[in-house]
Amino acid sequence: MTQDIFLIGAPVDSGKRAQGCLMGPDAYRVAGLAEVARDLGHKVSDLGNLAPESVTGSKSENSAVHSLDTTIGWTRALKRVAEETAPKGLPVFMGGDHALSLGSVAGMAEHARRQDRPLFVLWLDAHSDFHTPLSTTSGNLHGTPVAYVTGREGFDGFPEIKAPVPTENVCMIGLRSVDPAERAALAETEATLVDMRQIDEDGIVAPLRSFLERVAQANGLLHVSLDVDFLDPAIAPAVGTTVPGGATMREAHLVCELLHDSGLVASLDLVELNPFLDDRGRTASLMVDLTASLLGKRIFDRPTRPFGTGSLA
Ligand code: B3U
Ligand code: MN
Ligand code: MN
Repeated sequence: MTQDIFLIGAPVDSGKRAQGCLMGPDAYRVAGLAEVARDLGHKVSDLGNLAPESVTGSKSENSAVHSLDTTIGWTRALKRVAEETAPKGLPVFMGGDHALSLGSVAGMAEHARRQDRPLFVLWLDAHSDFHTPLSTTSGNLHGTPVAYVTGREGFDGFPEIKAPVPTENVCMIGLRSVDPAERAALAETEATLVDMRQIDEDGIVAPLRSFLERVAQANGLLHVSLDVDFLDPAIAPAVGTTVPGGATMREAHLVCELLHDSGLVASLDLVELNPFLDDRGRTASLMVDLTASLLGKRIFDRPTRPFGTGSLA
């Protein structure tokens, strides 16, 4: 299946204090993201880099929160471009830090609402990013997008989300750094939480397959958000918040291959790449390789097990 792919540069760097993610979109270009997708037969348009809308005067009750105006400006711009692009093909948001997902997922939620289909979100990340601007202690808004898109309170000044993503439609895989306030809030939800222990005990395929099965059964649209720190820092060092004990290269490729086989992916974020911290471009190249697997690159053709048939066998 070939697709119309839209590469959207989102040099968001406002979601945390350490800078460098703004170089991410260009690193993906240099690492050959468009060429790799074209080689797989897809039609690729690079829409260039987006800029945040201009926002001034927003204030948070939490004095730790920083860069609120800029992050709201990015959210508005990204929500709009997601809404405009998703009806035409597969948007790939080249970050930028994870604050970009405040906008990309909000836009996809609106797109899904207009299509009258449910949105599902797969969060591949060491972190749960389930803080609100009121609960964060770091003040880093890249730790908040899942809370925002699921409709938690505390996002004054951000665009309204008319159809928030129900928490039972969220699956997080790779968790190994969850703050106490996030843990307490997640306990009140129906989100599927797959931590590293579960991956070690059961493997990464079982929880992913059952989630994809649910997406297919519901005729859902799937948004995938891939944070570099999902991966083990030994293979992906170019990220500000390295957390040891992450996914291996093979686990990550397998996830991406299954995502391709599912045919369910409607949009993709590539986030938290900080090229300033990279080792001869290896993290950027790995993220491009993983995207290739997600877009259909395979070693051999194989019969794919169908999703949405009710059978996990
Ligand atoms: N939960 C912490 C750490 C964190 C979240 N996302 C990243 N780091 N990348 C926080 O600051 O909210
Ligand atoms: Mn994240
Ligand atoms: Mn993370």
